[in-house]
Amino acid sequence: MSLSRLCCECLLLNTRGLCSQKREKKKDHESRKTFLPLCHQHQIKTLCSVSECVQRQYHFINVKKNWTESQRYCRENYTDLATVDNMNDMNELKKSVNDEGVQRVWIGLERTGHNKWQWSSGDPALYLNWANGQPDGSDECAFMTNGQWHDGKCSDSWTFICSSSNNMNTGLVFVNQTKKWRDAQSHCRQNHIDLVSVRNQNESQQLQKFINESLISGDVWIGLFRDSWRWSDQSNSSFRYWNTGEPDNNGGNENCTAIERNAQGQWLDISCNNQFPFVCHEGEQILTNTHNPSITSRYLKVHTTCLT
Ligand SMILES: [Ca+2]
Ligand SMILES: [Ca+2]
Repeated sequence: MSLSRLCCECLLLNTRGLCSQKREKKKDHESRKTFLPLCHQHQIKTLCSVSECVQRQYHFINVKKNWTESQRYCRENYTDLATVDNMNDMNELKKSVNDEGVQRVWIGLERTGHNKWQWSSGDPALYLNWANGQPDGSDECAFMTNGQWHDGKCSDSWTFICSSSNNMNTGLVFVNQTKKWRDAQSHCRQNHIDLVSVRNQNESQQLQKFINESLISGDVWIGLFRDSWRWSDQSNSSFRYWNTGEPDNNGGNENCTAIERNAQGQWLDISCNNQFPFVCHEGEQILTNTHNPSITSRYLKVHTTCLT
């Protein structure tokens, strides 16, 4: 089964056939068409995971520019500086960098002034259910105790709850292994959908009911985290692939992100004034999957873009 076919089937599952839009983009002097895949109304046999459906194409531009000039070049010639949504994207991006002499390459992640809470799934955190006095520090990940949320150190290890298509009843799975927040996120994405999102009071109550019925005690990670990074194309991708010790904002002026060949493509924050080659992307990411409405809403945002 081809990748785009797989995407189509997943999309159909979520959007009931709303996905036959296409989108046209001009590229230089030629006119290029970027299509969302056309969907067919056949039976959905496969549930696929978020990481399986990537429609982005990466283009390595082996010319050194500062971050802002790189961004302008990508916006004029492709869609934007590269966004990375998962490890598949990251591998594709690394493959596109076909000059082994190149050590550092810009991608589209930039620092913003504010550090705001968001869901791993990409949803904005509109509903919050903090326990009294929380959040109470500079911690950047959230766990749940007795139905309410606390900010805590992302490097702490807790058990966690994933959104999942394996449980048709609740859409939730409890993972009874303790992991750091980012590792828990990776586990959920590889085996299920993502760390659980709680977008309203109803979902909060459902989650608490699930916890009670599953006899889960103690603290569990949920998908809430904060950081101060944003993608150039406004994508809400929560994927991060920082090298150990990064981002460290060394000198207070490291507001842009590059990948580092010597660190297997892991990322560092670094001053935007550096001149590096860069990677642009083209096309939309086709969002996929299952019973997690948050994924659908992400897709629909893309869809809205297509219609305008
Ligand atoms: Ca706290
Ligand atoms: Ca740094």
